[in-house]
Amino acid sequence: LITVLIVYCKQRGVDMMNKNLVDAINTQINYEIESAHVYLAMQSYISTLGLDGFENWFGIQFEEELAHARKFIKYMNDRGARVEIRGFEDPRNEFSSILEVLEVSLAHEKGVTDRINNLMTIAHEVKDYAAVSLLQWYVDEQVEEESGVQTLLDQLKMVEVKGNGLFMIDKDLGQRVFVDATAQK
Ligand code: OFO
Repeated sequence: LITVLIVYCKQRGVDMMNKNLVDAINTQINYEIESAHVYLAMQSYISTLGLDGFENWFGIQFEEELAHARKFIKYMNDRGARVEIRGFEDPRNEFSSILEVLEVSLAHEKGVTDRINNLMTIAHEVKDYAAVSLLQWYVDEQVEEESGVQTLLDQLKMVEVKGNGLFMIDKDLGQRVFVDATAQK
């Protein structure tokens, strides 16, 4: 009986969430996991450059992306919506420099911002205000994601990607520790 009840409640949850929105969030869950792979591939490339601080920083980006995916998954579970895990293409593994890695990262984050904004549009269209509230967290997070990468890019250009300046930036990035921002409301 309990199993039947759980199945019933889960089915009701699916009904409660608009199907297009469920599909779109499932797609985004996949992109978040894909983003984790993108950053892991970048971290692996950076490990060949001897820039330990950047390597650390990109490893934390990897952790953050997984946390972003988990936050969506938890939300879907809480709403009784069915999560579907999908596949994706290989991430890019080769770059010409740390500068290029940062440029690709920034373009990547801008693309993610567009996707989050599209999700927000769907949530408004179907009047799912719980989803709007969740998505606002991602909207704010994307501002930080883009700004963090942009700042690094600016700093790298400022020191012309070399010498003591590069050494100091790398040293600073070595201090970064993973803080699970998704744990905060
Ligand atoms: Fe999940 O924010 Fe980066 O990609």
